Amino acid sequence: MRQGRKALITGIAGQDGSYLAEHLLSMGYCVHGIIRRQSVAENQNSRVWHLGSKVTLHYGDLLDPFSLRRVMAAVLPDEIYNLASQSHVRISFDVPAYTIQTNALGVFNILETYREVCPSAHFYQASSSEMFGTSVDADGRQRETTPMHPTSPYGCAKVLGFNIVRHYRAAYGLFASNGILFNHESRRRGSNFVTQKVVKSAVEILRGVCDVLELGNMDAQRDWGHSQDYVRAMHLILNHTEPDDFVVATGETHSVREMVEYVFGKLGLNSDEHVRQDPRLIRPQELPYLCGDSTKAQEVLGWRPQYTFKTLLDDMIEGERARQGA
Ligand code: F7E
Repeated sequence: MRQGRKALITGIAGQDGSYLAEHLLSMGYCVHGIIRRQSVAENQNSRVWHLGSKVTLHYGDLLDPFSLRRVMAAVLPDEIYNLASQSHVRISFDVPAYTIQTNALGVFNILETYREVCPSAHFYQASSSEMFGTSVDADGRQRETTPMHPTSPYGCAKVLGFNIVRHYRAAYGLFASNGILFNHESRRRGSNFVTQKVVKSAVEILRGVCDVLELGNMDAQRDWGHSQDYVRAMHLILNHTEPDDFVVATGETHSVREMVEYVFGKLGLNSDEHVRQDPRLIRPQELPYLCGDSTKAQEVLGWRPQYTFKTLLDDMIEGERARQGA
């Protein structure tokens, strides 16, 4: 138990932030989170609404250093989890400047604030497998030592954020670590990411309220894990004896097409009758293949994923059927 330890989570309203908040609360942490103002107030905290007064929410923004300083000074956290970002890779081609500001300059803003206000805290940065881009080791895996050749504004910004964290660790002796997380999903995943888009549409087709699902690159291969497994890794990374960088992945890869066939098959549907490719959904540069090697996290931290590709999708299908009453 970590009774009384204080954690501050940026991006607490997101998929990972909400599961991490639950995980930390279960260990006795006092949990604070930063949320961004949105015009639809319900969207600001819908994923943490059920936690009520167990979490303390603060308005703030990675691009507003004044807000970061105010929250950090008020909370004086023992652990900081920087999960906030513009997290959609395809949208990063539409809003590259905003993505680079949030995902790179934003990391710098929070690191500087942390260094000045509470430098003895431990700091976690949500780095991403998107940083590897087209780079794959000879054995078909990406790991901590794999060179980074990103293929999107999102990936480029995340590489800068990753490197700033390493630089601050070396230059100022901060306990600042990166988790290099491969794709991770759940029933709380936003519906414009491919797994949730497929699950949501397939259930709608089952209910007869829609007939066609349009997708982009169905040959892309991804290493998909479950967000609840991955937030456990975040906490282990931050409570390791020394700051370091860790890949978090399942080590299994599947194409978007395989994922579609599994989801439709599970619902007794034939994907060939409903799924079309829409060339407008193809990205200016595609990232064709990701498959992580998390040996280091498994050996050093004792982390193991509990969900498989199939049990992850089963969980998402069950959640969506309940949501749609199907
Ligand atoms: O796409 C293909 C798409 O948007 C997965 C983020 O969490 O993981 C995520 O980034 C694949 C890509 O995730 C559609 O081209 C086909 O190859 O679910 P996604 P992502 O881009 O891999 C990384 C690790 C992060 O860090 C990110 O924050 O699926 N795909 N058709 C499609 N993708 C979407 N979204 N929509 C389609 O219609």
